[in-house]
Amino acid sequence: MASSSPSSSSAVKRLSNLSNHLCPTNSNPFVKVSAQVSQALTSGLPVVALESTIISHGMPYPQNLETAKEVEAIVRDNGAVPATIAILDGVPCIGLNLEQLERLARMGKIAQKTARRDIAYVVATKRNGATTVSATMFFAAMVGIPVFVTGGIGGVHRHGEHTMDISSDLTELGRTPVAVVSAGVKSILDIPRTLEYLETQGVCVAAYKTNEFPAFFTETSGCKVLCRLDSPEECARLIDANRKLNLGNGVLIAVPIAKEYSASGSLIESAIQQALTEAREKNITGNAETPFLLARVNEITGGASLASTLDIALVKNNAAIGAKISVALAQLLK
Ligand code: PSU
Ligand code: MN
Repeated sequence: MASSSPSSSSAVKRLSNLSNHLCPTNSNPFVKVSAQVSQALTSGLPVVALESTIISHGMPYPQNLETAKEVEAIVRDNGAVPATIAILDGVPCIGLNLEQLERLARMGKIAQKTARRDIAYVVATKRNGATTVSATMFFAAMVGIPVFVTGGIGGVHRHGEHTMDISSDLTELGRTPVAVVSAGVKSILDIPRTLEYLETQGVCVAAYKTNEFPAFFTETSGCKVLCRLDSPEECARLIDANRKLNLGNGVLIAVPIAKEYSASGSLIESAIQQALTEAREKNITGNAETPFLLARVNEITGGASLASTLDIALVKNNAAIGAKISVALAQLLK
């Protein structure tokens, strides 16, 4: 017999169905969450988001595919589920399978570099988009992934005070509650102004086991960081506090280059200076500037490309730490 006042147990059941329905992974029919990622999220298991511009624009095939697979493996080895994010045929995909990863890696720069501003266009025109930090954060937050690992993030460009070329990665950090683990910001950018801008955006910038903000290839940038975190658990507590307070902004966790690499990292500075001069001479601007500078630094540092070797070493190191943070956070939220 139908009852107008359901028993409390069926109400609880309805409530749990409802909360299932509201589960962030199901909340947007326009995105496709892989079965593995979706299961992990609904069971409260640690998940780590990964960007895809680093695959399409960061290095050539097949090195990009190898690196992407290795980074995913490192995340798994450290106890979390990787979710590489990209837009394929206009569908935002959260968690790529091997076939999709290979497709994107082969596409390379044919895939559109997709920041937040580009998402609607790439989706509407059913294009393939490789997501930058800003777009990856947007999708990670949409499905409820709290931790995201990358190599370096975008920032305020040199002369940004005149050109207003400021990466949307920074404004995304100001508006989206995802923790981004990176090796800091490359000195192709204006690091002090990048940190000023992050402060304006209300972003908590933390340095991992150091008091200095790292400059990707080098441990130091000359800029001090007020927030120092010394373990994955400390990082997790900070992320948890940021979430519980509903601050709404992201957190940047900057992990310095390992000592064994940092001497070679210093050698890259002159290549950066040369790349910057060339970009100015060739009048390279807009969203082409970052890929141009990164590619030139790789070329100038030689056949074996010191810069690209370090790029890969750093993203792998970040992946291990990011996965540990994600595991510690899942533990806290249990
Ligand atoms: N910096 C790096 N490696 C990268 C990028 C930046 O050291 O791969 C990529 C990231 O995808 C980042 C994007 O989100 O470039 C920023 O581009 P722009 O400066 O156009 O916002
Ligand atoms: Mn820009």
